[in-house]
Amino acid sequence: MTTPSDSSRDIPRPTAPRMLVVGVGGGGIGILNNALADWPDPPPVAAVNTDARSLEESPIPLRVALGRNVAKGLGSGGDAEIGRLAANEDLDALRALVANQDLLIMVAGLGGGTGTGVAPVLARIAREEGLMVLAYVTTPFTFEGTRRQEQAQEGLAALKQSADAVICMPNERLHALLPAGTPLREAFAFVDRMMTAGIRGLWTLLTRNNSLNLDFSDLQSLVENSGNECSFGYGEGSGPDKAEQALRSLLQGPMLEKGRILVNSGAMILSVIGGPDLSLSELEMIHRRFEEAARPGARIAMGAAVFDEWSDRLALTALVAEHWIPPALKADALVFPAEDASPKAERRPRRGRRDARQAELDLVSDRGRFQDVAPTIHEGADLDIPTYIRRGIRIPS
Ligand SMILES: Nc1nc2c(ncn2[C@@H]2O[C@H](COP(=O)(O)OP(=O)(O)OP(=O)(O)O)[C@@H](O)[C@H]2O)c(=O)[nH]1
Ligand SMILES: [Mg+2]
Repeated sequence: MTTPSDSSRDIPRPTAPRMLVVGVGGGGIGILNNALADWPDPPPVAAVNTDARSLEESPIPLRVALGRNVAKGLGSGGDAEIGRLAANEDLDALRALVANQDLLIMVAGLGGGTGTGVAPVLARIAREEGLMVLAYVTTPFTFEGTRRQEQAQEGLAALKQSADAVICMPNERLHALLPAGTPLREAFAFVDRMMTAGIRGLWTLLTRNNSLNLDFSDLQSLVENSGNECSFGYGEGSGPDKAEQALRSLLQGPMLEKGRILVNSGAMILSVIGGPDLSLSELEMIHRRFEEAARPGARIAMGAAVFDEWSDRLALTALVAEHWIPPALKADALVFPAEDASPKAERRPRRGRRDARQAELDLVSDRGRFQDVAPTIHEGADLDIPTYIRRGIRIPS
């Protein structure tokens, strides 16, 4: 996927969240290494590893080497406990890395020792520093063996406890999209492209001054009620029926399990990237098709970015909270303590930013099919109203 870079539109938004993308371990760094080669205008990126050579070889300039005593610069030897100890040896370095940010997007290939052991520790530290933490992770291909699979599942469980949301893409799910006999390197490169597309779709809408932005509060609302777990899907199209193509590959493809993940989902964020020819009717069609595919009344926050060089192309990314719980029900649920009562890292509240975001919101009276229901207000915004209506967005026709 080529990257949009229209300088006239690439003005950072004054209220955009401060965001850092961190690759953790060989898998996470590998995903970002490949992404950066194809991303002329990337967000701030850092690499964290116990393996000194992997850090040296990475084009990512900001690097943190962990566990000089426990790992001696040689990696964890596939042992997540060594990864965890290495992270604990350098907590200050991790804390300094994430300080003064709002959003951490962590990327890791689970199954090895570093990604699996370090990611939950980094997530906890970042939350303590007040960041929202999204962990984009892969789980190993089946051929990588049972031990890696089991270790990855343990890492996934630990991450759900420490991150705000884990967005897991099992490598095996993407395998279905590849022709038989695809070389390993190409299979990883494909996973890399899909992971990056998911991150890029979100990042573009949160940070760039495009036609139809997302509020950080849209993301907060999705994530805070997601049950700590989201899925993502990606589809692309070109030519006159580009929206239909992108929809088809996303709704019928394996990333969202042929739409199964959407059926029960209560909330999602859709990101559309297109060219100057991106039309309101295409956006409406995308919105409607997701409405039809999801649970009745599902919250759909949609954003769109327009880039001049994207004429005749459209890319669609969906971040889906399959186990989304409406905030009202969540409050009731507090009466009955959850079975798993292990404490989650507390996020230190930040001051200042919320007021700035509220000032952006437009008041809208048309609440569509939510007209007769009590509004769900989050940070002053009625989340039952689609973002693009709520914010009075102008869409190129
Ligand atoms: N998409 C993608 N996945 C990768 C890549 N390299 C590794 N992976 C996946 O990520 C998992 C963990 O990566 P590793 O590099 O083995 O592990 P690590 O996190 O560095 O941990 P140790 O090397 O054991 O310390 C692997 O089992 C693969 O499934 C890559 O370049 N791209
Ligand atoms: Mg490694």
